Amino acid sequence: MIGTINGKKVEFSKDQTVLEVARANGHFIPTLCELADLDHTPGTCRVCLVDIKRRNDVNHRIVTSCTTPMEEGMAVLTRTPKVRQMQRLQVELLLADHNQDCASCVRHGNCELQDVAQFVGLEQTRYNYPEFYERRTRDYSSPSVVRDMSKCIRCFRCVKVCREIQGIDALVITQKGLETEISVRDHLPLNESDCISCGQCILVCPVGALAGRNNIEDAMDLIYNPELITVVQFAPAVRTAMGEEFNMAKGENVEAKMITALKRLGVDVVLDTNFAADLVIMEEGSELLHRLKNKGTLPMFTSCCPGWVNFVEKNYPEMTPNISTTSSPQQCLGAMAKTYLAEKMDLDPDRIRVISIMPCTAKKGEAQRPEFQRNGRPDVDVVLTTREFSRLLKREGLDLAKLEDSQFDNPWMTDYSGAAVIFGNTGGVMEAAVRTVHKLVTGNELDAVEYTDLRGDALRREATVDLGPALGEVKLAVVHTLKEARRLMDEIKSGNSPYGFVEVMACPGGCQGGGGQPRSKHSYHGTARERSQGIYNIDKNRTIRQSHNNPMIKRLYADFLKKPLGHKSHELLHTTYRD
Ligand code: HC1
Ligand code: SF4
Repeated sequence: MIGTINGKKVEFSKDQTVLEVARANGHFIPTLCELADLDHTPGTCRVCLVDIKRRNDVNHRIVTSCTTPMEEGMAVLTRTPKVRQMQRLQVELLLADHNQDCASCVRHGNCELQDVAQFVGLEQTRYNYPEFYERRTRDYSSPSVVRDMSKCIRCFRCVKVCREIQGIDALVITQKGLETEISVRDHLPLNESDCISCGQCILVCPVGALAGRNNIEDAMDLIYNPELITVVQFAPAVRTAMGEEFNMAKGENVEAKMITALKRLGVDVVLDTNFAADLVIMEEGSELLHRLKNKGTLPMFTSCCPGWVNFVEKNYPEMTPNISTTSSPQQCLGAMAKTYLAEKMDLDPDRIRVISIMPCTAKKGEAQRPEFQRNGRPDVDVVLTTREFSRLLKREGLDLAKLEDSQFDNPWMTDYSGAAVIFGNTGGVMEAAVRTVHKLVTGNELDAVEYTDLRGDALRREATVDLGPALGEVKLAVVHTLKEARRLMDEIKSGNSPYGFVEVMACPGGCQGGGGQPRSKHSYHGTARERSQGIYNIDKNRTIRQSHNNPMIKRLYADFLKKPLGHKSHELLHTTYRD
């Protein structure tokens, strides 16, 4: 079919909207609610206005381009004076009941509403009705996610992602007209609701209505306290995403610059969560074998994703014994820093504080769990997301892109295998586990370490691993997104599941798509492919690619833990979840 946009001929197919055809042909139309890769077109923001003239029409009409199908012979104009004036008025109306305290907003400078206000040439806001926005809900109940509805523009993207991607459906649309509000189901505070703190709603929020809990000041209080020894760890998936906040190449590994940045801030010890991921494989792999040999609870579920653990506790409490008792790498590293590292470096454990930099909002809640407090202190004291750490660096005048590279200099807890870094991708924990479990059972390394059946985008992937004559074949499943996890759980419950070992990551793509990662404007999964490839490239280039071959892990066992699942491991690295 053929029509015109701004006088230029365009070809399109029958079911395309004006917005889609315009985009495909390089004509920019602003939007705030629509999100193509979330398949979300509610038509609520009304800033995508265009002028159309249908083939047999005499008159022009102003319509929303996201909801109007492109028709044969249609002439579309995107920049007429009337379109521009109506878009400007629409943005003014959106701002009228929007908290306009932009300078203190977490999204300041990275806000899609600010961008659109600039695009339409808004020079002054004529309307500002605090009586409407100030009575809207501000919810600080969750350790992970903050909701400030005084900033909400009711695009419904959060409702969609929570319902359609995660299958949680914690957020609902309440009231009508000017009173429309996004509420937590049953008007509960977020921390008492079904929310599992994944933060996916934050990634799609175009403004500052949803944000991660801000712990930057807490981290600064620790780093700048000369009485304390601050230990910082950063997660596998942070290093290939953090560069996005500093205009670096997508998927670039910025680990060496993060080490420099942390040293410049005055952090005492920089460690790598990857080291602890190798440790988790030793413990979790051994735990799987123990369960298989002793007819323990199966399938065993991975435990490192706190959103997933929250989900099991809230929805399938009877299946918490299936969750591996091995704590997550974040928690294992905290526990080891305050015991093993303190011993090796001759540090007073009471003066050690652990800060994590994580791609995940739910990690904040994980660190606060009572299970992970020891002698009245948490193993991990403060968790910053990738976005918060970027903000902290910007506040301190550090431009990551301009920093020189540094290497880890701590000789105890920094080395890592390729298996550890792939934890950051969906399927990575399972792949890492297979590399080690195979060796533990057969005594031989896998011929091909890259277990490609476990990689990819499919919401569920399966593989089978042969664990020799005694244990036989074990069926593995890798799942991401909780909507798919719910399907799997229902199959397991009804006895229709063949699996022995299951990895679940709550966020699409795994941790690289975590709710604490840099967000892309106008896109849900903007840079997922590059981040994920960046992670696999790090693995490919490591000399050591299996957790059991990490020399620092071998020394940790020789000097301190003695053996996987041993007495010390049980005390420091294992837990049980609530049922
Ligand atoms: Fe993850 Fe993990 S991989 S949970 O996804 O097991 O957050 O990156 O740090 O703990 O290692 C997150 C990432 C992270 C833990 C590890
Ligand atoms: Fe839903 Fe996750 Fe947001 Fe909670 S954090 S409301 S579960 S999308």
